Amino acid sequence: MKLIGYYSSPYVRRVGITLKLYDLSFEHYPLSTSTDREAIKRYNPTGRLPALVLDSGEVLVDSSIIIDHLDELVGPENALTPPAGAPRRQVQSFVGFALAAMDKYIAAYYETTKRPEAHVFQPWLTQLENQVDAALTVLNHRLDGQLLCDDRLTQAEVTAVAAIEAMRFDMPHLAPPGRYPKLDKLVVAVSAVDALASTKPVP
Ligand SMILES: N[C@@H](CCC(=O)N[C@@H](CS)C(=O)NCC(=O)O)C(=O)O
Repeated sequence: MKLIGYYSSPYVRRVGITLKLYDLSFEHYPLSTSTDREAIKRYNPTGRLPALVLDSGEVLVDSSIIIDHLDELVGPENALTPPAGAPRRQVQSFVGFALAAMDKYIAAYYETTKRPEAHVFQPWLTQLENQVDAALTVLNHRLDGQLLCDDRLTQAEVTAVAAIEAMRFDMPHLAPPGRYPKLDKLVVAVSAVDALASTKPVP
């Protein structure tokens, strides 16, 4: 398989972390939406990341669709999202808020980096930043300083850490240390896991 996209994208990173935690072999093509748009379009005509090229040549896009496929490959016993019931709902609900934080911070990032400064619409930017705060507040509230499922890493932690570390890379004022203390603890708790340490965003 080929994973298209650089790990500065939290969506690419959550797929990269998942591939590594599942011990699935893949080639990584760290293309950037800023500098490699034409090359990305060879895999995904919309120019969006991530894309996963399967050994069959089929291409999957959107991190959640890709992760759903990877979960199927490794089977329900090994998947990072529990197969059913309350544990599945708990993880999916957490992932939903982590993706909301990701989507809103990326929108805020584009508002400030894609527009000329004079055209940034401050009320919209403020709303996006408030939505990031609302999502991170929910995540922080739900964490108890430990992993969600009996100390076993799940897609909840993977997606939350991908979101918060990307934010700290691109827009650090959105998640300063201390504002979401349980998320801080989570980041520290998983920092030595190779799949996370080896996929950290780099300038
Ligand atoms: N819902 C998508 C979001 C993907 C996304 O927004 N990717 C960004 C990179 S962080 C991107 O490709 N942006 C460029 C664009 O949309 O043209 C997913 O989960 O994969």
